[in-house]
Amino acid sequence: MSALLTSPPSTGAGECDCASPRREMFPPSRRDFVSVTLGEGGGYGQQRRPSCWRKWKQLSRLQRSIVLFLLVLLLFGGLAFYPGLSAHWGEEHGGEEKQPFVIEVKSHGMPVLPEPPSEVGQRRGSRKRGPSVLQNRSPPTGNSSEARPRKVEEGGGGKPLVSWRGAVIEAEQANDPDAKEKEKAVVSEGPSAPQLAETRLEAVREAFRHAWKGYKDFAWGHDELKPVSKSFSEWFGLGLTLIDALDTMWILGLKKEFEEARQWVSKELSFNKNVDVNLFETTIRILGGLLSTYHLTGDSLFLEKAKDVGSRLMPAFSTPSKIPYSDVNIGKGTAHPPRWTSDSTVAEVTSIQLEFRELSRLSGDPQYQAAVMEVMRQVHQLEGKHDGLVPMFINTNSGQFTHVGVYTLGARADSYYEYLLKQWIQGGKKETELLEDYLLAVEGVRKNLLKKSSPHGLTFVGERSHGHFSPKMDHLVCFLPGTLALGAHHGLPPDHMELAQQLMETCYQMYAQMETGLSPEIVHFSMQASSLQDVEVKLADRHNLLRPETVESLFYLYRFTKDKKYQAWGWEILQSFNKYTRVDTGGYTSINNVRDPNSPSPRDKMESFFLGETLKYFYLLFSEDPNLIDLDKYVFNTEAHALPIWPQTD
Ligand code: DMJ
Repeated sequence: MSALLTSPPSTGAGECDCASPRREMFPPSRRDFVSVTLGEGGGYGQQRRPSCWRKWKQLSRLQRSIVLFLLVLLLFGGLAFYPGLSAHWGEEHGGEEKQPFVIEVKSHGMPVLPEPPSEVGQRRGSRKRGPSVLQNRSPPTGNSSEARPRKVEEGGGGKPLVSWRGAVIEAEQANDPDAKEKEKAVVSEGPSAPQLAETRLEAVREAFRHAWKGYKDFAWGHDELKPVSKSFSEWFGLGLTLIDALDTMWILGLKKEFEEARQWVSKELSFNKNVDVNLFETTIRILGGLLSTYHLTGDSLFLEKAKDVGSRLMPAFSTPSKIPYSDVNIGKGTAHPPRWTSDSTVAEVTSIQLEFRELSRLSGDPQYQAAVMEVMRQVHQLEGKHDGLVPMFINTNSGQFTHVGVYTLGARADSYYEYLLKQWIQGGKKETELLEDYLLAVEGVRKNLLKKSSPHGLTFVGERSHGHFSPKMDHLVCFLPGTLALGAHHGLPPDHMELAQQLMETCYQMYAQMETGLSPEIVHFSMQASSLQDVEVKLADRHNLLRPETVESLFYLYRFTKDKKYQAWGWEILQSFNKYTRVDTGGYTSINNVRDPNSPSPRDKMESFFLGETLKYFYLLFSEDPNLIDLDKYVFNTEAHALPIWPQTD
């Protein structure tokens, strides 16, 4: 047997192979390759080759050109219509360059592939997870400029778009009307929807266990964990984190952890203590947490504890105006305002109603409901509101608003608006004054506080002080998209949902535009046509306290729209928390600087609402089960504790 193997030269186009087992590209005189003859068959080939060549030679110039043209056409047609080949080409020659597009897909709302918790933070630039001060390891090696926001350029004209996080996409991709479908197709090639959901749910459980480990090891039975110094801080001395986290553990299915905590509540928790507590904080975190856990578990231990603490808070309402004081001594039964003023905060006195109303319903004692509804009755008829917007302070002697003329949806006013809607829902949508005040306030927000930023037209809620508008927005305001969506779900105008979606995008951008992917406490939006960035952050506002509001709103928006981008945004945020706030030895810490990924500067405090709210809303956001806290049966208090919507008797 002999064979002729050719090692073809770089040219040879137009040579006819004519199915010959022998491949010769050139006439013998030009051969410069090794040949091996393949047995007898070689003779056959030798006979065919000259005949082919002769035929080709006999063709006219025009005929040859036509044949060549057709061959070239066939070759390119074949390449274009053979998807496997195109894909292979893309992988081999464009794989690296495609990466920025993938990043941009994430920041524009398409789901990202899940990372198991242990891998979180390892993917981007192979950096270690989070800054060294949280890790007790070698300092991060990543280049900080990597995450620095860059100038945003408008698409069109074939120019690349540069996203706020610095990712680059081609203009034609941004303008492609089918881009969404294509992205969905890419995503659908990833893990199945149930796998994706389970990966994310497990990541939240893992985050909770990690936070709980820190609390258990260094702060058990105390109010808050200080994860970096491995110690604790006391606020009221009532095991605040443990109580705030009870129903989260139940919802996440963490039975062992829940049982440990229940034992502590049963054996150690006592409200018979000579301590001053804040009425609002104790109501939303402790009373709310105990009532919610009672409803979820049916365990009467929690109801008895709720009754105990509720009754001990009642002295706060013994004021000349019946507008409650901010502080109560739950051991002595005395109450007082802060030392420097006789004012209370409007949000505080109007965001304790869900809990006290429920306590009356469960205990059969009307005094709780009567006390908090008296506050609502007075606030409803007070002068000093502006298009339904309330000032931030109310006097406990006169019962009048003070500091009239300053209006915000942020600190000191926020949950007034939230509780108008939620009380109306809790009571079966009958208390029309609550609804009227809520609807009026939403229109007041639109008229007085709603603006668009420059250059990208993000819708935001600013503040007004004596007629002057300030483009300042607290992260706290990010409860509003969720509340608006909840109202729309319960039959309020559909344009509330449209506004919710616009504000949701803004709240997400408050995270996405920061170098750590975490929102600061306060942002200022730019309104100058010439500005290059929509969001500015002042030095004093760069901290992140692990707050829940954006994740809370993402949960509502996902529950009602089923738009996966909300889950994807939440997933990004969870990864950023894991990267920059997780402390190796257990727990998560608030940080001082969301703009410095190399030195976010831990504050050494894990707020109880991180377990009570933030992680709970993450879990509910990633869950596909609408019955896991059915929003037609439950309403969340402002600390994410689920209270039942009252059954209707008529
Ligand atoms: C929580 O205690 C509650 O959500 C409250 O309504 C606002 N502040 C914190 C979370 O940010």
